Amino acid sequence: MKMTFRWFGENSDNVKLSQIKQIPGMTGLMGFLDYKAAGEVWTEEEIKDYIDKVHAAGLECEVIESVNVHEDIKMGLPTRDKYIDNYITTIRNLAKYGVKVIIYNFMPVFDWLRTDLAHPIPEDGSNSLYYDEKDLGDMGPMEIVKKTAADSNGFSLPGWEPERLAELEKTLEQYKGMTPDMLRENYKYFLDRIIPVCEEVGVRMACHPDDPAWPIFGLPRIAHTQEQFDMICDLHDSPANALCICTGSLGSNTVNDVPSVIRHFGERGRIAAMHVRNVKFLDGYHHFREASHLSSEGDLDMFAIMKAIYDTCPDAYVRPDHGRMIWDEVGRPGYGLYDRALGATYLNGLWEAIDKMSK
Ligand SMILES: [Mn+2]
Repeated sequence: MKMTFRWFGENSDNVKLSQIKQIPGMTGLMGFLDYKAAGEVWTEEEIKDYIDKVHAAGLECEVIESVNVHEDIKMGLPTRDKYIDNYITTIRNLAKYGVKVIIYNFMPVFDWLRTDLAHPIPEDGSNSLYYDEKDLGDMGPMEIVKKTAADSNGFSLPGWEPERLAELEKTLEQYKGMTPDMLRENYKYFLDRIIPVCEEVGVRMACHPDDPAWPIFGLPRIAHTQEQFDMICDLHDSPANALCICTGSLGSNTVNDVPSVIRHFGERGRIAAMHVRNVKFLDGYHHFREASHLSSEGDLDMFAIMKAIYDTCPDAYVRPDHGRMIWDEVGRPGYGLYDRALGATYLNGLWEAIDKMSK
């Protein structure tokens, strides 16, 4: 297990590499070039510049997140081949600089969704990301986009880049009538082209689950249950067609037994990376907030999760996922330094205990 941290680059993150380096046991990053639009090639120069800085800080950069898949690929439009060619160039460029895992998703339009990015937690005065289906009921897609942008403390949020959402209404219209099977067919076309390249250059693609783990706005979503992930693995059978199990995303839906899902795919060699965080279910339907990582502060069993990783995919890259905003920090919602650092330390502690108890 390598403990890693998400970092958005020196111009887009309030957290500094030198601070990440000081978190005990931190080996490297899950990196991200947040200024790249979906479909654009990540050039060698841009990648080198980012990764050189990471290395200079004494950290590794073997995982990259959010190489976003262009909507034309998901929609299966004739223009998709050009964007797949670009994606392949990006894979090759990242491999040249030592990247081994690329985390991405195949969700139409919305990467993730919350109804409040800074919901107060009355018990301790902190705040966290929050979702209440009731609140969403009154909001259309355009409203939620505007609200999310307004609540993001001036940062552009991953998956909510303005250029991706500029043509929102047109894009939503184009998805009308697309069934999950049609989306999977387009997904297979994409995988059939990129996975052989990944095998050649030693990169594993890691698909991130839908967040939250159910369909929204009538869009097809095909990555939020064990069954659906089995179908994704079968679309192109290769260890390079792998998963990033995000415990908070999958765990937002009580139908998912997260430790058992990890064991299922870990045993099959299909987990390349893990996002580990906790959720707290609140009263009512599809109503939750993000919690600190500690098991007792949420509804997921972090010990069982780390034990499942230890037993079935001990080489996976792990990172603490979203944290609460604590200690008066101002930063990207979900991506402050303090609570994620506490999360990493806690997860490393669980790992040490599991390791020593196992010997
Ligand atoms: Mn995640």
